[in-house]
Amino acid sequence: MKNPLTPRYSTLMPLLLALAVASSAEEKPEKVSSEGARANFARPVVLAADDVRAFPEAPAGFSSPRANAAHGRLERFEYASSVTGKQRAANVYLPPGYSAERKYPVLYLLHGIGGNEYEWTGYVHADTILDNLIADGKATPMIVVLSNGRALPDDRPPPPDRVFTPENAAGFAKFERDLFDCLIPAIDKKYPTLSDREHRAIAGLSMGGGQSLNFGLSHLDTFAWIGGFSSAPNTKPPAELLPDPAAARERIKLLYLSCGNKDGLINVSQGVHVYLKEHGVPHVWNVDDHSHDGESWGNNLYYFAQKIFR
Ligand code: FER
Repeated sequence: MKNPLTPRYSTLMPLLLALAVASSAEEKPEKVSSEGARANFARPVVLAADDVRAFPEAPAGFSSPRANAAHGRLERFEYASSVTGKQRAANVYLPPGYSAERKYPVLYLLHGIGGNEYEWTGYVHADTILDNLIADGKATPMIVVLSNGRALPDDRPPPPDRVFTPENAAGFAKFERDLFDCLIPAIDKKYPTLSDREHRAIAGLSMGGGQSLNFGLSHLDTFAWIGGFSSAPNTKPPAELLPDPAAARERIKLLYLSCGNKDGLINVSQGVHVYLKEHGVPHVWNVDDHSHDGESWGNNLYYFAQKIFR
């Protein structure tokens, strides 16, 4: 006979999940610390039945340069920031065959807490992923803005012992005004962009995932395509992110959430996914087999980039 005092795993599951999700309150910049981050990364992963892959692993070579494919180019872009009082810089990807006579949609791609405007093109190879997708006709030729999301007078990545600090985290919150008031207008002025919401996307990894959800979902007049990959605890609580699910249902063209099933930060994305599901807001939920790493981010960019501007 079964011991009636030992609940079966399946009875415990919803409770464990509720606890995990309830503990995913937004971490305000002033609370950020190395100890807190270590604890967040070390959280046990509790998976629900629908925390599964939406897509297979990207095909071999998806992020490797091809000798026979046309390549886009990266250029340096500078703009004046009223937030930092300084000139700031972004890297801009111009797709293969770029012509100033045409008009392009724009993807803003945001980096993580220790990164900068080189993170996505560095070990994740975002430019090569796009080159290959565009060569195969799987993605619309687009401009990609690789911004620096740390809106501080000194926006260089801090040394390792200063990454998880209130000062560094505050820079990521301050980027909201820099993005909307300075960077987007400057990009639309310099490049041949399609500048309506349906031709502008925002996505990011980790801290940049949190920024993308926080800034994108509160500015549906600016972005119709939004992606958060392995979003960090800077993500606002779901009910604050999406106080008006009906408007979200109507206006969002794509809301894409992903996280690795070996990533201790997954409770952040699970909380958003559960809320979206409860409120009937369509979204992609891709839980892959990765950790908090470039494999997951490259894979999810590969799928996200195919779905936007379509
Ligand atoms: C935290 C753990 C991780 C946190 C941020 C991160 C805001 C971000 C990680 C990344 O960008 O890779 O507690 O607090």
